[in-house]
Amino acid sequence: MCSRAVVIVLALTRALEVACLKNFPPGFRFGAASAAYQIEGGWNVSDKGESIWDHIVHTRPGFVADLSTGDEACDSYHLWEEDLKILEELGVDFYRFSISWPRLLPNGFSNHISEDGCRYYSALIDGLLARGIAPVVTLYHWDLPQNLQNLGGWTNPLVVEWFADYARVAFFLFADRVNTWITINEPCFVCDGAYRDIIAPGLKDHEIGALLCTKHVLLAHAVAYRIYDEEYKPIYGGEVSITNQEFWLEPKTEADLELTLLAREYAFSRYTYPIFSAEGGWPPTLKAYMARKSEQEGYPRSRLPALTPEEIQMIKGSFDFFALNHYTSRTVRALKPGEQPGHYMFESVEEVGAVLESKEQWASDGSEWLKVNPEGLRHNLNLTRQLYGDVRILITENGCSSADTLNDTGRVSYIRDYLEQVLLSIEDGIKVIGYTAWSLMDNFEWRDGYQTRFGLHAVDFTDPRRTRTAKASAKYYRNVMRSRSLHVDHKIEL
Ligand code: GBH
Repeated sequence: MCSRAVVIVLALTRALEVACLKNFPPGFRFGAASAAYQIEGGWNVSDKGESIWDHIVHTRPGFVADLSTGDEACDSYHLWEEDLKILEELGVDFYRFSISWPRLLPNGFSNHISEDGCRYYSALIDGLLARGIAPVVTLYHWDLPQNLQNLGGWTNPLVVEWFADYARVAFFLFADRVNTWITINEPCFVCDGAYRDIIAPGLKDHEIGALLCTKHVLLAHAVAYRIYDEEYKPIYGGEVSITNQEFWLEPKTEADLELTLLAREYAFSRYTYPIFSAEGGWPPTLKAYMARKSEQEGYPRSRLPALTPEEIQMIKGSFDFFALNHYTSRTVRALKPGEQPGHYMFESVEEVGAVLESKEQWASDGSEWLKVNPEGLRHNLNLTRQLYGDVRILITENGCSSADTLNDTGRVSYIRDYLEQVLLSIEDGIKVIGYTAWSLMDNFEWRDGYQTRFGLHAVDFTDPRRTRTAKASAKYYRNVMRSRSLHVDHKIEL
């Protein structure tokens, strides 16, 4: 009798725990994200300069699967007020969008600031603030001015200055109204993606180019961070970080543990350790591995470029919070002798001799690469704390693509299941401060064009007005934000 009562009490406590667990803590922020090239269109309006994406879609036919371009995209350049409308209806706390560098600085340099570019972003920011939505601004989401690319782009050490000049202009114009800044979106794509011919400028040089790029991206970020920290933070008190994209990587078998640690260092910590670790500099195991490998290959020095003590200091600690984009998971095993490594970043980490695979039980919906494994997010968040301590973490992107329909139940469960892992991570004691759904609306999904749709809202790309329509996931996400909890009915009448 007595023991039954205990069991009941325990069960009730457990139920209460679960109920509590479903509420987001006070102060937790929800948002939605987009990126300039993926939504704006207006690629050559006014004095806007050409970006590396403008260039590649016009000069390399077939680079984009459906032969489309971002020339018009969602036409947010003209229809930004429509974006404000859907953001307001959605009920987000913040909107993460990016500034197109060549729209603000047509030739990439700060000697000429586009009045039109300035007016465009200023109006967007004011419109957000008028609706009580905080702007979260990314300075670089993959659209480098083409003339800077002609000078070597991210492999030219001078890009550090060019980016710093650009950041300075953006801070000068908008820091009075923008309190959260992301310098660079996913440096792993900016460097490895770009030099593995996955995104613009579509070059093949992952052994040298990508590694030079890594160093310069880190320095560019750090210099921009220091400018804000010294000149703007004392006045406005805002925050700056860099957004890193991380797959959760786990060993395929116990024997693959060491390789997994090295693969993580190569793929992800190469961009985070120099900034977020207490020691700074390159991740130690990777640094030793690259030095050894480069020597074996006959190079006089490591292909992973050296960082001077001053550079290490400059980069170390250049953050106010940790920004994470997370979508999916992979298992890691060793490349077999004679086995051809896959071309895509999510198939292999060939530099360290690793193959990335997924588990059968991880389903995918609209994108082959995006295997659904919600627990991966919790593991990833815990790993971040393990590596970098008790840092506050803002999830700056999470979401999935799904079939072209308004009843996107796959996306509803994806968001629900990943948000549940956010709550569990908060229970673990991780300081997750916010969540951003990728994406506000269907848009130009890079190599996939318009065939792959990540939006909470559908966009009719055949209609010149690019009508935006809420999908079931938008309605679901709105309910989550209203109730600040996951206690919501998932079956929504359309
Ligand atoms: C994010 O990157 C990006 O920040 C965002 O812009 C993008 O829309 C979102 O993912 C969804 O993909 O088709 O050959 O270009 C996450 C990493 C980058 C992985 C693009 C898939 C596709 C390879 N994604 N990549 S390709």
